[in-house]
Amino acid sequence: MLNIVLFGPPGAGKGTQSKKLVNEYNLVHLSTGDLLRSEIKEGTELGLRAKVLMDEGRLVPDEVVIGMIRNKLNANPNAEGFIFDGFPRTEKQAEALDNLLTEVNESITRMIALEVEDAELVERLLERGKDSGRADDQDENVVKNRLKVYQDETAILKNYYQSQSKFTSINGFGSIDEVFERLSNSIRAAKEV
Ligand code: B4P
Repeated sequence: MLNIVLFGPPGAGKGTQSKKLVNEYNLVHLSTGDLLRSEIKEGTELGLRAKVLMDEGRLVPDEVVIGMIRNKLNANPNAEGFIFDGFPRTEKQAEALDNLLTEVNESITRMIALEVEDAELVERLLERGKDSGRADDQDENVVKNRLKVYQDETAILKNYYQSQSKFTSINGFGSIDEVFERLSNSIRAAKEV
């Protein structure tokens, strides 16, 4: 199986590139952001609780997102692989993901990080906020808080995957196709290891 963690700060292009990778490699796309937004849309209790945190740019509790990923892994027993987009975001989530995959004799193939400067990230997210309807993309203070949360709580995961020799970082600046080409090269290399 090919199990890729697509990593990077908010707005780095994870969701955008995941959609392209899914087509190319026949993977199941698991985005915790998308799963949470669909809970919000359906007005579930989980969604209502998550919305308050997401609108402020804060992380949703680990147990909630781990539970969602567990359900999706169980629902796709015949998948050729997964692309994890926006998950894990904390060390606890990374450990839980390793445990869930170990239970089915699987593991993460590679974490690939998209590197983009903060000024470009803020610009991209505010641009998307003009028509995405996402409250967390519309307020510059919330966008900046999301970048801070990433630095404070998520960026450290590089070390987690580096210590397993599974970390690669690529330049996420450039056209969507240029970034995709870089990503595809990294995945090709990861498959050959
Ligand atoms: P996410 O949905 O994961 O959103 P995101 O980090 O903003 O990235 P996204 O994937 O959507 O954007 P992309 O970079 O593709 O998280 C939202 C919230 O959910 C979090 O703040 C948190 O509250 C909660 N949450 C989610 N997962 C969680 C977890 N595991 N634990 C706890 N809480 C969790 O694209 C951004 C924009 O850039 C797009 O408009 C795109 O068109 C544009 N773009 C992409 N590539 C570009 C390029 N190369 N050039 C120019 N523009 C580009």
